[in-house]
Amino acid sequence: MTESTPVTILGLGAMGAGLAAALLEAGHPVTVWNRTPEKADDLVARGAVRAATVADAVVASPLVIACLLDYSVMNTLLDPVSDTLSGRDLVNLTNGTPEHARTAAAWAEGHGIRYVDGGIMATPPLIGGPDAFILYSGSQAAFDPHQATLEHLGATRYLGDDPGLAPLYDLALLTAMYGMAAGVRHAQAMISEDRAAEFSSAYLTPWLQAMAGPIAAGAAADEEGSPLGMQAVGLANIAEGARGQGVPMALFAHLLTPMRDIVAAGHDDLLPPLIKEIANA
Ligand code: FVH
Repeated sequence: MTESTPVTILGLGAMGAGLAAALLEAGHPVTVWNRTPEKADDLVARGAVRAATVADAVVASPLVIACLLDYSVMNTLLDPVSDTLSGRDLVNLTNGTPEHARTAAAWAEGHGIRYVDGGIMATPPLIGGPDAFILYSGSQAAFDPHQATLEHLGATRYLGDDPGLAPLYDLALLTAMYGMAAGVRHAQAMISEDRAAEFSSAYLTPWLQAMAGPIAAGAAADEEGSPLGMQAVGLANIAEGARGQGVPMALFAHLLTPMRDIVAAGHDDLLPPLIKEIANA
């Protein structure tokens, strides 16, 4: 496939519209379909073709990208047009589980459709920029010829022919992100409103950036560099300090894992009763 491969996008939510815009920007002929057709207006003004039906959209391109709310929506839309999709390549960037992806891949194979699953590791404004990357797995025969096209959306990371791998990595990465978000929310709740903006930009962001590598490499769980006994005292202070700031206990959830590690390692004597109570809850 060449740089100007025609592409169809099914789904023009925040993400689908961003994908379509990036491909238009890169010079691809883009056909779009969305349940709410008006969402295509801006893209049509920029050169996209609005398809009246899913079948019309599918027939327009050898590469069809689905970016819908969930797999149930995708199945409902695509099953009736399986004959039209046959012989084309389907890249599904809808969020789901490994099982969803494997079921969709089996359905596609049964209809002569080459299937690649994907997990978008970016928010819509990041699409097409240097910080976006997208995980892919499934048919390599479909992925390889479209890789250059898909690179316009974000850096491509092909994980292998098991279609469940991309959603598995996607969900694992999202788990880390939501864990981080919980910690950030807790941290921000400890700081008074008049200091919040400066705290976030001047301290929180650089701190998270500096710690991301060591945490991912397992340094926080490293007994030598960060002994659990030391962490037990630190966590107790974090919890007591937060309580002193009136931070709600519900925000402690992200601290449960390290607290339980400490209890399991026999350092619970270093945890005050309040923290032990939380850790054992
Ligand atoms: N937005 C993000 O930050 C994340 C980044 C990582 C990847 N996700 C996943 O991308 C999929 C789409 O997300 P989205 O942000 O575009 O979501 P929405 O803006 O809510 O758009 C949903 C689209 O799905 C269409 N849709 C929903 N229900 C139906 C239905 N019953 N029949 C046909 N289409 C349906 C909806 O159509 P409409 O409401 O505009 O008519 C949108 O096109 C998602 O898997 C994320 O997890 C995004």
